Amino acid sequence: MVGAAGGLAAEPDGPGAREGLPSLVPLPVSVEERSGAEFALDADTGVRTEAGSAEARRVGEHLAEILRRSTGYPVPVSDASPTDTSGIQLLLADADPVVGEQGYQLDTSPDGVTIRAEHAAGLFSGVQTLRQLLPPEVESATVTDADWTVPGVSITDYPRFGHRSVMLDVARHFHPVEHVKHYIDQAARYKVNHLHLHLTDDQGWRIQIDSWPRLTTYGGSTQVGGGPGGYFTKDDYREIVEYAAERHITVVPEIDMPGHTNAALASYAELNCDGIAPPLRTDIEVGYSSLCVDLPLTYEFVADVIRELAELTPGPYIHIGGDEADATTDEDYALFMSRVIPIVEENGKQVMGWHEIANTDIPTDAVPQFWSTSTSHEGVRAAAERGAKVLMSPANKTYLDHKYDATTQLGLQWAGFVEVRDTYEWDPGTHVEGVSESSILGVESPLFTETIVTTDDMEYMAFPRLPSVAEVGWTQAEARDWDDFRLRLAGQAAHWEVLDLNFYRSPQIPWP
Ligand code: TNX
Repeated sequence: MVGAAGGLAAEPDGPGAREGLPSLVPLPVSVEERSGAEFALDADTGVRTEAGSAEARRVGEHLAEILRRSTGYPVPVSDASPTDTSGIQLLLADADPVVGEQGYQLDTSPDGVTIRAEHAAGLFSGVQTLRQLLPPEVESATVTDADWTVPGVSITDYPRFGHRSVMLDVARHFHPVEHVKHYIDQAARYKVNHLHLHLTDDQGWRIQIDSWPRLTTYGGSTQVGGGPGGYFTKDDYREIVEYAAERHITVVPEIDMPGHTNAALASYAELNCDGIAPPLRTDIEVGYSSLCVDLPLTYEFVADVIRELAELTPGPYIHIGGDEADATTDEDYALFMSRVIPIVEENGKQVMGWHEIANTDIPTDAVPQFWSTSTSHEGVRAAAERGAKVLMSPANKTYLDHKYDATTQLGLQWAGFVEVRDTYEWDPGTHVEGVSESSILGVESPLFTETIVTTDDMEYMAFPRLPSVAEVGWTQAEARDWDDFRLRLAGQAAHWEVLDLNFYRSPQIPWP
Protein backbone atom coordinates (compact mmCIF):
# COMPACT_ATOMS: atom_id res chain seq x y z
CA MET A 1 0.00 0.00 0.00
CA VAL A 2 1.29 3.40 -0.94
CA GLY A 3 0.66 6.01 1.72
CA ALA A 4 -1.58 8.50 0.01
CA ALA A 5 0.63 11.49 0.64
CA GLY A 6 3.95 9.98 -0.25
CA GLY A 7 5.60 8.25 -3.11
CA LEU A 8 3.15 9.10 -5.85
CA ALA A 9 4.66 12.24 -7.31
CA ALA A 10 7.17 11.17 -9.90
CA GLU A 11 8.57 14.62 -10.62
CA PRO A 12 7.99 17.01 -7.75
CA ASP A 13 9.27 19.94 -9.78
CA GLY A 14 8.06 18.98 -13.20
CA PRO A 15 5.18 20.83 -14.79
CA GLY A 16 1.67 19.53 -14.97
CA ALA A 17 0.08 16.39 -13.68
CA ARG A 18 1.97 13.81 -11.69
CA GLU A 19 3.22 10.83 -13.55
CA GLY A 20 1.52 7.55 -12.90
CA LEU A 21 -1.59 8.01 -10.84
CA PRO A 22 -4.15 10.64 -11.68
CA SER A 23 -4.18 13.85 -9.74
CA LEU A 24 -7.01 13.34 -7.27
CA VAL A 25 -8.38 16.34 -5.35
CA PRO A 26 -9.20 15.98 -2.52
CA LEU A 27 -6.54 13.40 -1.80
CA PRO A 28 -8.04 10.07 -0.66
CA VAL A 29 -7.02 8.29 2.53
CA SER A 30 -5.20 5.63 0.55
CA VAL A 31 -4.56 4.88 -3.11
CA GLU A 32 -2.97 1.63 -4.17
CA GLU A 33 -1.84 1.15 -7.74
CA ARG A 34 -2.93 -2.15 -9.35
CA SER A 35 -1.11 -2.90 -12.54
CA GLY A 36 -3.16 -5.08 -14.86
CA ALA A 37 -6.39 -3.86 -13.25
CA GLU A 38 -7.10 -1.05 -15.72
CA PHE A 39 -10.66 -0.92 -16.96
CA ALA A 40 -11.61 0.36 -20.40
CA LEU A 41 -15.13 1.72 -20.70
CA ASP A 42 -16.87 0.91 -23.96
CA ALA A 43 -20.25 0.88 -25.67
CA ASP A 44 -21.30 -2.14 -23.61
CA THR A 45 -20.52 -0.67 -20.21
CA GLY A 46 -23.47 -0.35 -17.90
CA VAL A 47 -23.96 0.93 -14.37
CA ARG A 48 -25.34 -1.58 -11.87
CA THR A 49 -26.67 -0.29 -8.60
CA GLU A 50 -27.55 -1.98 -5.33
CA ALA A 51 -30.86 -3.77 -5.90
CA GLY A 52 -33.70 -2.27 -3.90
CA SER A 53 -31.99 1.03 -3.12
CA ALA A 54 -33.62 4.03 -4.77
CA GLU A 55 -30.80 6.21 -3.44
CA ALA A 56 -28.07 4.09 -4.99
CA ARG A 57 -30.07 4.10 -8.22
CA ARG A 58 -30.16 7.90 -8.23
CA VAL A 59 -26.37 8.05 -7.85
CA GLY A 60 -26.08 5.54 -10.70
CA GLU A 61 -28.34 7.62 -12.94
CA HIS A 62 -26.29 10.69 -12.12
CA LEU A 63 -23.09 8.91 -13.18
CA ALA A 64 -24.68 7.39 -16.27
CA GLU A 65 -25.83 10.80 -17.44
CA ILE A 66 -22.32 12.21 -17.20
CA LEU A 67 -20.91 9.22 -19.07
CA ARG A 68 -23.57 9.27 -21.79
CA ARG A 69 -23.09 12.97 -22.43
CA SER A 70 -19.35 12.69 -23.02
CA THR A 71 -18.85 9.15 -24.36
CA GLY A 72 -22.03 8.84 -26.38
CA TYR A 73 -22.37 5.27 -25.10
CA PRO A 74 -25.84 4.16 -23.99
CA VAL A 75 -24.73 3.36 -20.40
CA PRO A 76 -27.81 1.52 -19.18
CA VAL A 77 -28.52 1.50 -15.45
CA SER A 78 -29.78 -1.71 -13.90
CA ASP A 79 -29.86 -3.62 -10.63
CA ALA A 80 -26.62 -5.17 -9.49
CA SER A 81 -26.52 -8.90 -9.91
CA PRO A 82 -24.43 -11.43 -8.01
CA THR A 83 -23.80 -13.40 -11.19
CA ASP A 84 -22.70 -10.61 -13.51
CA THR A 85 -20.37 -8.12 -11.88
CA SER A 86 -19.00 -6.48 -15.02
CA GLY A 87 -19.25 -2.77 -15.68
CA ILE A 88 -19.54 -0.10 -13.03
CA GLN A 89 -21.07 -1.34 -9.80
CA LEU A 90 -22.38 0.89 -7.03
CA LEU A 91 -22.94 -1.32 -4.03
CA LEU A 92 -24.21 -0.59 -0.57
CA ALA A 93 -22.42 -2.85 1.80
CA ASP A 94 -20.46 -2.63 4.97
CA ALA A 95 -17.28 -1.40 3.41
CA ASP A 96 -14.13 -2.87 4.83
CA PRO A 97 -12.28 -1.19 6.44
CA VAL A 98 -15.16 0.84 7.80
CA VAL A 99 -15.41 4.05 5.81
CA GLY A 100 -18.28 5.72 7.68
CA GLU A 101 -21.31 7.71 6.47
CA GLN A 102 -19.59 9.42 3.56
CA GLY A 103 -16.65 7.16 2.72
CA TYR A 104 -16.25 4.58 -0.02
CA GLN A 105 -13.97 1.98 -1.49
CA LEU A 106 -13.23 1.98 -5.19
CA ASP A 107 -11.61 -0.99 -6.92
CA THR A 108 -10.90 -1.53 -10.56
CA SER A 109 -10.44 -4.75 -12.48
CA PRO A 110 -10.28 -5.50 -16.22
CA ASP A 111 -14.04 -6.19 -16.02
CA GLY A 112 -15.11 -3.03 -14.33
CA VAL A 113 -15.10 -0.63 -11.43
CA THR A 114 -16.75 -1.39 -8.10
CA ILE A 115 -17.62 1.33 -5.63
CA ARG A 116 -18.73 0.14 -2.21
CA ALA A 117 -20.10 2.36 0.52
CA GLU A 118 -22.21 2.12 3.61
CA HIS A 119 -24.50 4.92 2.38
CA ALA A 120 -25.48 6.55 -0.88
CA ALA A 121 -23.50 9.65 0.15
CA GLY A 122 -20.37 7.50 0.03
CA LEU A 123 -21.31 6.14 -3.40
CA PHE A 124 -21.70 9.71 -4.59
CA SER A 125 -18.25 10.60 -3.25
CA GLY A 126 -16.79 7.56 -4.98
CA VAL A 127 -18.41 8.61 -8.25
CA GLN A 128 -16.69 12.01 -7.99
CA THR A 129 -13.38 10.19 -7.61
CA LEU A 130 -14.19 8.03 -10.63
CA ARG A 131 -14.79 11.19 -12.70
CA GLN A 132 -11.27 12.33 -11.84
CA LEU A 133 -9.83 8.89 -12.67
CA LEU A 134 -11.30 9.07 -16.17
CA PRO A 135 -9.75 11.29 -18.84
CA PRO A 136 -10.75 14.98 -18.51
CA GLU A 137 -12.98 14.63 -21.58
CA VAL A 138 -15.48 12.90 -19.29
CA GLU A 139 -16.55 16.42 -18.30
CA SER A 140 -17.42 17.31 -21.88
CA ALA A 141 -20.96 18.53 -22.48
CA THR A 142 -20.95 16.88 -25.92
CA VAL A 143 -19.86 13.50 -27.27
CA THR A 144 -16.07 13.33 -27.53
CA ASP A 145 -13.44 10.84 -28.53
CA ALA A 146 -11.11 9.75 -25.76
CA ASP A 147 -9.41 6.71 -24.36
CA TRP A 148 -11.97 5.95 -21.67
CA THR A 149 -9.62 3.94 -19.50
CA VAL A 150 -9.67 3.97 -15.72
CA PRO A 151 -6.23 3.23 -14.24
CA GLY A 152 -5.82 0.15 -12.03
CA VAL A 153 -6.40 1.31 -8.46
CA SER A 154 -7.75 0.32 -5.11
CA ILE A 155 -8.87 3.34 -3.12
CA THR A 156 -10.14 3.62 0.43
CA ASP A 157 -11.45 7.02 1.34
CA TYR A 158 -13.45 8.96 3.91
CA PRO A 159 -13.55 12.60 5.03
CA ARG A 160 -11.79 14.23 7.94
CA PHE A 161 -14.83 16.46 8.59
CA GLY A 162 -18.43 15.52 7.84
CA HIS A 163 -19.47 19.08 6.97
CA ARG A 164 -17.80 20.66 3.94
CA SER A 165 -19.49 23.73 2.65
CA VAL A 166 -19.48 26.54 0.17
CA MET A 167 -21.37 29.79 0.68
CA LEU A 168 -22.82 31.91 -2.09
CA ASP A 169 -23.98 35.48 -1.46
CA VAL A 170 -27.00 36.05 -3.69
CA ALA A 171 -27.86 39.30 -1.88
CA ARG A 172 -25.11 41.72 -2.95
CA HIS A 173 -25.47 40.60 -6.54
CA PHE A 174 -28.37 38.34 -7.32
CA HIS A 175 -27.42 35.04 -8.93
CA PRO A 176 -30.29 33.25 -10.68
CA VAL A 177 -31.14 29.56 -10.26
CA GLU A 178 -29.07 28.45 -13.27
CA HIS A 179 -25.94 30.07 -11.86
CA VAL A 180 -26.51 28.52 -8.46
CA LYS A 181 -26.92 25.10 -10.08
CA HIS A 182 -23.69 25.61 -11.97
CA TYR A 183 -21.92 26.45 -8.72
CA ILE A 184 -23.43 23.37 -7.07
CA ASP A 185 -22.06 21.20 -9.88
CA GLN A 186 -18.57 22.61 -9.45
CA ALA A 187 -18.61 22.19 -5.67
CA ALA A 188 -19.99 18.65 -5.81
CA ARG A 189 -17.02 17.48 -7.89
CA TYR A 190 -14.81 18.31 -4.90
CA LYS A 191 -16.99 16.46 -2.37
CA VAL A 192 -18.54 19.58 -0.88
CA ASN A 193 -21.77 18.54 0.84
CA HIS A 194 -23.38 21.79 2.05
CA LEU A 195 -24.45 24.95 0.24
CA HIS A 196 -24.89 27.97 2.50
CA LEU A 197 -27.03 30.56 0.73
CA HIS A 198 -26.63 34.13 1.98
CA LEU A 199 -30.19 35.12 1.05
CA THR A 200 -30.55 38.56 2.59
CA ASP A 201 -28.43 41.61 3.19
CA ASP A 202 -28.57 45.40 3.15
CA GLN A 203 -28.75 45.55 -0.64
CA GLY A 204 -31.37 42.90 -1.28
CA TRP A 205 -33.83 40.32 0.03
CA ARG A 206 -33.77 37.27 -2.23
CA ILE A 207 -36.29 34.75 -0.92
CA GLN A 208 -40.05 35.00 -1.30
CA ILE A 209 -41.89 35.23 2.04
CA ASP A 210 -45.66 35.13 1.49
CA SER A 211 -46.59 36.92 4.70
CA TRP A 212 -44.24 39.84 3.93
CA PRO A 213 -44.41 40.16 0.12
CA ARG A 214 -42.66 43.54 -0.17
CA LEU A 215 -39.43 41.97 1.07
CA THR A 216 -38.87 40.69 -2.44
CA THR A 217 -41.07 42.86 -4.68
CA TYR A 218 -39.43 45.99 -3.29
CA GLY A 219 -36.52 44.77 -1.13
CA GLY A 220 -35.30 42.48 -3.90
CA SER A 221 -35.54 45.07 -6.65
CA THR A 222 -31.95 46.23 -6.73
CA GLN A 223 -28.39 45.18 -5.84
CA VAL A 224 -24.87 46.51 -5.43
CA GLY A 225 -24.24 49.08 -8.14
CA GLY A 226 -27.98 49.61 -8.70
CA GLY A 227 -28.80 46.78 -11.11
CA PRO A 228 -32.26 45.18 -11.15
CA GLY A 229 -31.54 42.57 -8.46
CA GLY A 230 -34.02 39.71 -8.33
CA TYR A 231 -35.16 37.01 -5.97
CA PHE A 232 -35.99 33.33 -5.68
CA THR A 233 -39.64 32.39 -5.66
CA LYS A 234 -40.43 29.51 -3.34
CA ASP A 235 -40.44 27.22 -6.37
CA ASP A 236 -37.00 28.50 -7.40
CA TYR A 237 -35.69 27.77 -3.94
CA ARG A 238 -37.26 24.28 -3.93
CA GLU A 239 -35.63 23.66 -7.30
CA ILE A 240 -32.21 24.59 -5.86
CA VAL A 241 -32.76 22.43 -2.77
CA GLU A 242 -33.70 19.47 -4.95
CA TYR A 243 -30.86 19.95 -7.41
CA ALA A 244 -28.43 20.16 -4.50
CA ALA A 245 -29.92 17.08 -2.83
CA GLU A 246 -29.42 15.03 -6.01
CA ARG A 247 -25.75 15.90 -5.58
CA HIS A 248 -25.76 15.03 -1.87
CA ILE A 249 -25.57 18.70 -0.94
CA THR A 250 -27.70 20.11 1.88
CA VAL A 251 -28.83 23.72 1.62
CA VAL A 252 -28.27 25.95 4.66
CA PRO A 253 -30.29 29.16 4.15
CA GLU A 254 -29.17 32.35 5.87
CA ILE A 255 -31.33 35.26 6.96
CA ASP A 256 -28.78 37.75 8.24
CA MET A 257 -29.96 39.67 11.33
CA PRO A 258 -30.19 41.92 13.32
CA GLY A 259 -27.67 43.80 11.14
CA HIS A 260 -27.39 43.56 7.35
CA THR A 261 -31.15 44.19 7.22
CA ASN A 262 -31.54 47.41 5.26
CA ALA A 263 -33.50 45.71 2.47
CA ALA A 264 -36.12 44.51 4.99
CA LEU A 265 -36.21 47.83 6.82
CA ALA A 266 -36.62 49.66 3.50
CA SER A 267 -39.50 47.37 2.54
CA TYR A 268 -41.55 47.84 5.74
CA ALA A 269 -41.53 51.19 7.54
CA GLU A 270 -43.21 49.60 10.56
CA LEU A 271 -40.11 47.45 11.23
CA ASN A 272 -38.09 50.60 11.99
CA CYS A 273 -37.89 52.02 15.53
CA ASP A 274 -38.84 55.45 14.17
CA GLY A 275 -41.44 54.09 11.76
CA ILE A 276 -39.62 55.56 8.77
CA ALA A 277 -38.36 53.32 5.96
CA PRO A 278 -34.79 54.06 4.89
CA PRO A 279 -34.01 54.11 1.17
CA LEU A 280 -32.78 50.99 -0.62
CA ARG A 281 -28.99 50.79 -0.63
CA THR A 282 -26.69 49.77 -3.47
CA ASP A 283 -23.31 50.62 -1.91
CA ILE A 284 -21.14 48.15 0.02
CA GLU A 285 -20.90 49.80 3.43
CA VAL A 286 -21.58 47.46 6.39
CA GLY A 287 -22.66 47.85 10.00
CA TYR A 288 -25.31 50.60 9.74
CA SER A 289 -28.61 48.70 9.80
CA SER A 290 -30.41 46.92 12.65
CA LEU A 291 -33.79 45.38 13.20
CA CYS A 292 -35.58 47.19 16.04
CA VAL A 293 -34.86 45.02 19.07
CA ASP A 294 -37.51 46.62 21.36
CA LEU A 295 -40.32 46.31 18.87
CA PRO A 296 -42.73 43.35 19.33
CA LEU A 297 -43.41 43.34 15.57
CA THR A 298 -39.75 42.47 14.98
CA TYR A 299 -40.28 39.02 16.48
CA GLU A 300 -43.55 38.44 14.61
CA PHE A 301 -41.59 39.27 11.45
CA VAL A 302 -38.74 36.91 12.35
CA ALA A 303 -41.19 34.15 13.30
CA ASP A 304 -43.00 34.44 9.96
CA VAL A 305 -39.77 34.43 7.97
CA ILE A 306 -38.25 31.51 9.86
CA ARG A 307 -41.47 29.51 9.69
CA GLU A 308 -41.83 29.91 5.94
CA LEU A 309 -38.14 29.24 5.35
CA ALA A 310 -38.09 26.20 7.62
CA GLU A 311 -41.06 24.76 5.70
CA LEU A 312 -39.04 25.00 2.49
CA THR A 313 -35.83 23.62 3.94
CA PRO A 314 -35.34 19.90 4.51
CA GLY A 315 -31.85 20.35 5.98
CA PRO A 316 -31.32 20.67 9.74
CA TYR A 317 -29.87 24.20 9.86
CA ILE A 318 -31.06 27.74 9.57
CA HIS A 319 -28.29 30.34 9.58
CA ILE A 320 -29.28 33.54 11.36
CA GLY A 321 -26.26 35.64 10.39
CA GLY A 322 -25.50 37.87 13.37
CA ASP A 323 -22.30 39.36 11.95
CA GLU A 324 -21.17 42.96 12.04
CA ALA A 325 -24.17 44.19 14.04
CA ASP A 326 -22.41 47.47 14.70
CA ALA A 327 -25.65 49.43 14.83
CA THR A 328 -27.00 47.21 17.64
CA THR A 329 -25.77 47.59 21.24
CA ASP A 330 -24.27 44.49 22.87
CA GLU A 331 -27.24 44.28 25.28
CA ASP A 332 -29.72 44.54 22.41
CA TYR A 333 -27.77 41.97 20.41
CA ALA A 334 -27.89 39.47 23.26
CA LEU A 335 -31.59 40.17 23.83
CA PHE A 336 -32.31 39.75 20.13
CA MET A 337 -30.50 36.41 19.95
CA SER A 338 -32.21 35.17 23.12
CA ARG A 339 -35.56 35.72 21.38
CA VAL A 340 -34.65 34.60 17.87
CA ILE A 341 -32.79 31.37 18.67
CA PRO A 342 -35.90 29.78 20.29
CA ILE A 343 -37.92 30.69 17.17
CA VAL A 344 -35.51 28.65 15.05
CA GLU A 345 -35.71 25.78 17.54
CA GLU A 346 -39.53 25.90 17.63
CA ASN A 347 -39.43 25.36 13.89
CA GLY A 348 -37.40 22.21 14.37
CA LYS A 349 -34.13 23.63 13.12
CA GLN A 350 -30.64 24.02 14.51
CA VAL A 351 -29.05 27.45 14.65
CA MET A 352 -26.01 28.41 12.68
CA GLY A 353 -24.64 31.94 12.87
CA TRP A 354 -21.49 33.94 12.28
CA HIS A 355 -19.16 33.67 15.27
CA GLU A 356 -20.49 36.81 16.95
CA ILE A 357 -23.47 34.73 18.13
CA ALA A 358 -21.02 32.97 20.47
CA ASN A 359 -20.74 36.23 22.43
CA THR A 360 -24.24 35.43 23.69
CA ASP A 361 -25.69 32.52 25.58
CA ILE A 362 -26.16 30.09 22.66
CA PRO A 363 -27.37 26.51 23.07
CA THR A 364 -24.69 23.85 22.60
CA ASP A 365 -26.24 22.61 19.37
CA ALA A 366 -25.92 26.07 17.82
CA VAL A 367 -23.00 26.29 15.41
CA PRO A 368 -20.85 29.44 15.41
CA GLN A 369 -19.14 30.02 12.07
CA PHE A 370 -15.64 31.38 12.66
CA TRP A 371 -14.77 34.05 10.08
CA SER A 372 -12.15 36.10 11.89
CA THR A 373 -8.61 36.74 10.71
CA SER A 374 -7.50 36.37 14.32
CA THR A 375 -6.75 32.97 15.81
CA SER A 376 -8.50 33.51 19.09
CA HIS A 377 -12.05 34.31 20.07
CA GLU A 378 -13.18 34.06 23.66
CA GLY A 379 -16.86 33.40 22.85
CA VAL A 380 -16.07 30.66 20.35
CA ARG A 381 -13.56 29.06 22.71
CA ALA A 382 -16.10 29.06 25.54
CA ALA A 383 -18.86 27.67 23.30
CA ALA A 384 -16.55 24.86 22.18
CA GLU A 385 -15.69 24.13 25.79
CA ARG A 386 -19.42 23.77 26.52
CA GLY A 387 -19.67 21.25 23.68
CA ALA A 388 -20.62 23.38 20.67
CA LYS A 389 -19.25 22.52 17.23
CA VAL A 390 -17.64 25.24 15.16
CA LEU A 391 -17.72 25.75 11.40
CA MET A 392 -14.38 27.11 10.19
CA SER A 393 -14.14 29.81 7.54
CA PRO A 394 -11.33 32.14 8.60
CA ALA A 395 -11.44 35.04 6.12
CA ASN A 396 -7.70 35.14 5.45
CA LYS A 397 -7.76 31.40 4.58
CA THR A 398 -11.11 30.64 2.96
CA TYR A 399 -12.67 33.81 1.56
CA LEU A 400 -13.16 33.34 -2.15
CA ASP A 401 -14.21 36.97 -2.60
CA HIS A 402 -10.72 38.17 -1.73
CA LYS A 403 -8.09 39.24 -4.24
CA TYR A 404 -5.37 36.67 -4.93
CA ASP A 405 -2.78 39.43 -5.17
CA ALA A 406 -2.45 43.10 -6.04
CA THR A 407 -3.16 42.41 -9.70
CA THR A 408 -6.56 40.75 -9.17
CA GLN A 409 -9.25 42.95 -10.72
CA LEU A 410 -12.19 41.51 -8.79
CA GLY A 411 -12.59 41.13 -5.07
CA LEU A 412 -12.01 42.78 -1.72
CA GLN A 413 -8.92 42.72 0.44
CA TRP A 414 -9.86 43.67 3.99
CA ALA A 415 -8.42 40.34 5.20
CA GLY A 416 -5.33 40.68 2.99
CA PHE A 417 -4.60 38.84 -0.23
CA VAL A 418 -5.63 35.17 -0.29
CA GLU A 419 -3.43 33.15 -2.65
CA VAL A 420 -3.92 29.41 -3.21
CA ARG A 421 -1.21 28.48 -0.75
CA ASP A 422 -2.90 30.54 1.98
CA THR A 423 -6.10 28.59 1.48
CA TYR A 424 -4.22 25.29 1.77
CA GLU A 425 -1.70 25.74 4.54
CA TRP A 426 -3.75 25.99 7.68
CA ASP A 427 -5.23 23.42 9.98
CA PRO A 428 -8.87 23.71 11.08
CA GLY A 429 -8.14 21.46 14.08
CA THR A 430 -5.54 23.79 15.60
CA HIS A 431 -6.36 27.17 14.05
CA VAL A 432 -8.32 28.74 16.90
CA GLU A 433 -6.92 28.82 20.41
CA GLY A 434 -8.75 26.40 22.68
CA VAL A 435 -10.84 24.92 19.83
CA SER A 436 -9.57 21.46 19.06
CA GLU A 437 -10.28 18.95 16.30
CA SER A 438 -13.19 17.35 18.16
CA SER A 439 -14.96 20.74 18.31
CA ILE A 440 -14.78 21.31 14.57
CA LEU A 441 -17.92 20.59 12.56
CA GLY A 442 -16.24 21.33 9.26
CA VAL A 443 -14.91 23.89 6.82
CA GLU A 444 -16.57 26.40 4.50
CA SER A 445 -15.36 28.65 1.70
CA PRO A 446 -17.68 31.68 1.41
CA LEU A 447 -18.13 33.68 -1.78
CA PHE A 448 -19.42 37.16 -0.95
CA THR A 449 -20.43 38.98 -4.09
CA GLU A 450 -19.98 42.72 -3.68
CA THR A 451 -17.74 42.59 -6.77
CA ILE A 452 -18.87 39.26 -8.26
CA VAL A 453 -21.47 39.60 -11.00
CA THR A 454 -21.18 36.88 -13.65
CA THR A 455 -20.53 33.13 -13.60
CA ASP A 456 -17.13 33.94 -15.09
CA ASP A 457 -16.43 36.07 -12.02
CA MET A 458 -17.61 33.27 -9.73
CA GLU A 459 -15.39 30.72 -11.45
CA TYR A 460 -12.36 32.97 -11.42
CA MET A 461 -12.57 33.54 -7.68
CA ALA A 462 -13.54 29.95 -6.80
CA PHE A 463 -10.97 28.19 -8.95
CA PRO A 464 -8.55 27.04 -7.79
CA ARG A 465 -9.33 28.06 -4.18
CA LEU A 466 -12.58 26.12 -3.78
CA PRO A 467 -10.88 22.75 -4.46
CA SER A 468 -8.09 23.76 -2.12
CA VAL A 469 -10.41 24.48 0.83
CA ALA A 470 -12.39 21.37 -0.09
CA GLU A 471 -9.24 19.30 0.42
CA VAL A 472 -8.63 21.02 3.78
CA GLY A 473 -12.09 19.78 4.81
CA TRP A 474 -11.78 16.28 3.38
CA THR A 475 -8.20 15.06 3.57
CA GLN A 476 -6.59 13.87 6.80
CA ALA A 477 -4.25 16.45 8.32
CA GLU A 478 -1.12 14.28 8.19
CA ALA A 479 -1.67 13.44 4.51
CA ARG A 480 -1.74 17.05 3.33
CA ASP A 481 1.38 18.43 1.75
CA TRP A 482 1.60 21.64 -0.30
CA ASP A 483 4.28 20.38 -2.69
CA ASP A 484 2.18 17.35 -3.52
CA PHE A 485 -1.06 19.33 -3.64
CA ARG A 486 0.20 21.89 -6.16
CA LEU A 487 0.98 19.07 -8.60
CA ARG A 488 -2.39 17.44 -8.12
CA LEU A 489 -4.13 20.79 -8.49
CA ALA A 490 -2.22 21.40 -11.72
CA GLY A 491 -3.59 18.07 -12.90
CA GLN A 492 -7.14 19.37 -12.43
CA ALA A 493 -6.62 22.10 -15.03
CA ALA A 494 -7.27 19.69 -17.89
CA HIS A 495 -10.73 18.99 -16.40
CA TRP A 496 -11.41 22.71 -15.99
CA GLU A 497 -10.45 23.36 -19.58
CA VAL A 498 -12.95 20.77 -20.79
CA LEU A 499 -15.54 22.37 -18.49
CA ASP A 500 -14.54 25.78 -19.87
CA LEU A 501 -14.06 27.11 -16.34
CA ASN A 502 -12.56 30.57 -16.08
CA PHE A 503 -9.89 29.70 -13.50
CA TYR A 504 -7.07 31.82 -12.10
CA ARG A 505 -3.67 30.62 -13.24
CA SER A 506 -1.94 31.16 -9.94
CA PRO A 507 1.85 31.47 -10.31
CA GLN A 508 2.10 29.15 -7.30
CA ILE A 509 0.85 26.18 -9.33
CA PRO A 510 2.87 24.41 -12.09
CA TRP A 511 0.05 24.38 -14.63
CA PRO A 512 0.68 22.15 -17.63
C1 TNX B 1 -17.56 40.60 5.95
S1 TNX B 1 -17.73 37.81 6.65
C2 TNX B 1 -18.89 40.24 5.98
C3 TNX B 1 -19.71 40.41 4.78
C4 TNX B 1 -18.92 40.96 3.64
C5 TNX B 1 -17.56 40.32 3.62
C6 TNX B 1 -16.74 40.70 2.45
C7 TNX B 1 -19.01 38.34 7.32
C8 TNX B 1 -19.62 37.47 8.26
N1 TNX B 1 -19.45 39.56 7.01
O1 TNX B 1 -20.81 41.24 5.06
O2 TNX B 1 -19.60 40.69 2.46
O3 TNX B 1 -16.89 40.69 4.79
O4 TNX B 1 -15.54 40.01 2.42
